[in-house]
Amino acid sequence: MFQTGLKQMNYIKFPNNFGEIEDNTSNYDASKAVILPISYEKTTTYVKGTGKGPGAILEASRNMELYDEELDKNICDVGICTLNELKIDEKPELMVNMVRENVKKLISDNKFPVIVGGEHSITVGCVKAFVSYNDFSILQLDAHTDLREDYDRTKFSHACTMKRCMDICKNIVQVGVRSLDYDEAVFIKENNLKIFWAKDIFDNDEWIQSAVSKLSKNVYITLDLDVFDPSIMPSTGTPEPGGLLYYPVLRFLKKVFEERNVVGFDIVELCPNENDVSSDFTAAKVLYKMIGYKFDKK
Ligand SMILES: [Mn+2]
Repeated sequence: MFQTGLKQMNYIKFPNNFGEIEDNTSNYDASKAVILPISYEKTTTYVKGTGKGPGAILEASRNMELYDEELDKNICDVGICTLNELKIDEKPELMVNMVRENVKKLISDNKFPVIVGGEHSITVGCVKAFVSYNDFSILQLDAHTDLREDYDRTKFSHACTMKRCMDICKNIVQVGVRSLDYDEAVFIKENNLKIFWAKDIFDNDEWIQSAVSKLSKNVYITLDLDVFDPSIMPSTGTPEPGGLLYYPVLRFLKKVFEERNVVGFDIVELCPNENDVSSDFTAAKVLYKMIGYKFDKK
């Protein structure tokens, strides 16, 4: 048996929460968006430390301006609650079920779930929480395809994340990929996957509309921070050269939120380095802007 850890009302209070947002717009009941930090790290293979990712993102966020110049508002006015960290010390198979139960609780409470990792393997649990949605697709921004059938003797490694997601939902769109193995490349060709290679999209916006059009009505976004170029996001477990930059990713995400019903998202794989707070800050800012895009209804 394992604890399900359903302690959603135990949120982190001002001034230690995301954005250092006052309690009247960061308590659970008042919040449309709810951040669930999951510091899970069990299957990482290269640089260790993504378990410290959620803490670093929260800390950076408390130094961030709450006014957003692009949307011309305090995004936090929609209400952003930060739950206590979900601590899971279990094998990935059990972790995935615990994540699913926690995210399902948020959905049933009519909250917009924002999950902060931790390693990418948590995404499988998040996606499982949305299985009842019709016309559902997954948008993955990532340097890697994560399509291995198994890795390090487990099917739930971070390197298998999207393969496990595909067991649940076949409709995935992958953006920013530039690192995979031969078998994954064969799988992509054989299954005609919708993939937007970093090499084709890093210097133009022409792909954006095409990528959006491949998404169905309801979309879950998983954002592996290594999709960004290491020049602006060096603190990840596997920094790959040739990544995307800040504004193009924001332009793309804004369009996705405008044209589709984004039902939730996760941001994973920050691997904090004490000599580089800019990565933490960038991750916090992207998260904040995504909440802003979600609730920026004209
Ligand atoms: Mn990745």
